[in-house]
Amino acid sequence: MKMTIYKSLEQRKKQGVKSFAVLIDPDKINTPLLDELIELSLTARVDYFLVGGSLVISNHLDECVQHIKKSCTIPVILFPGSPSQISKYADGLLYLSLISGRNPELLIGQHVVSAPFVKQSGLEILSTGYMVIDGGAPTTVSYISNASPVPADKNEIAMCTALAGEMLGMKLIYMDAGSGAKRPITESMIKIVADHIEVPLIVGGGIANPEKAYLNCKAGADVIVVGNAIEKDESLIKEMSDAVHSVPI
Ligand code: 1GP
Repeated sequence: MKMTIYKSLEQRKKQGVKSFAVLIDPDKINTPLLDELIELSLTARVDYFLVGGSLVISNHLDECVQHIKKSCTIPVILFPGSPSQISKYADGLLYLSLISGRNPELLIGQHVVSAPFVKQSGLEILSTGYMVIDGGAPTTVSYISNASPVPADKNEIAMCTALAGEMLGMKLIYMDAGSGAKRPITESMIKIVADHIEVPLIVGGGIANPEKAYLNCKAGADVIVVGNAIEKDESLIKEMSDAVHSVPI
């Protein structure tokens, strides 16, 4: 039987194996570019594709996911900016609750409205405590979510938020400085969060070089997500993936 995404994440965490995920925004990609990205990702042994964005304006989502699925076996996980960003062709869905914010719509409201539709999709649901951390610039996610991020130097707030999310039953914690963040999340914040939770920890936002990806993993991140830096320089896929996979077990 095929191992579920969550089982594999749990197993990798237990073994200390780190994962590298490439974020694809369906609005920013066309078929030739996607083909190139898939090719590079296969060579680089990328572990997951995350597909989504805070705003998906076009309706390319299904097309984009189907194209990836027919080209390779790298699992596709949806990272939706809104409940409309669901594609049944993906493997899993980060079912995000914005636990760092105090906007009831993004904590539970939108989930209630879309629950039957999400259930029907047949996707593997990965309940995720989503934490936006201040990355030094107002990002789309902080504007759209109408919720203030955790201040970048308030490590204890981040730790308590993640801990509460885990105790509420969330299966993953995702700390995000926002796409294109000027300042990525500090290693000290990642470390204190990682030290206090048992579920896999995803970290993303503004990770611009392989060194930072490596240091984040050393600090305790289990999955590193990179979008922007790769859009600018695709050769970083291999360097980043190698850095993440070189963290000693
Ligand atoms: C954003 O964590 C992701 O939600 C990735 O951010 O695009 O800055 O790599 P970047």
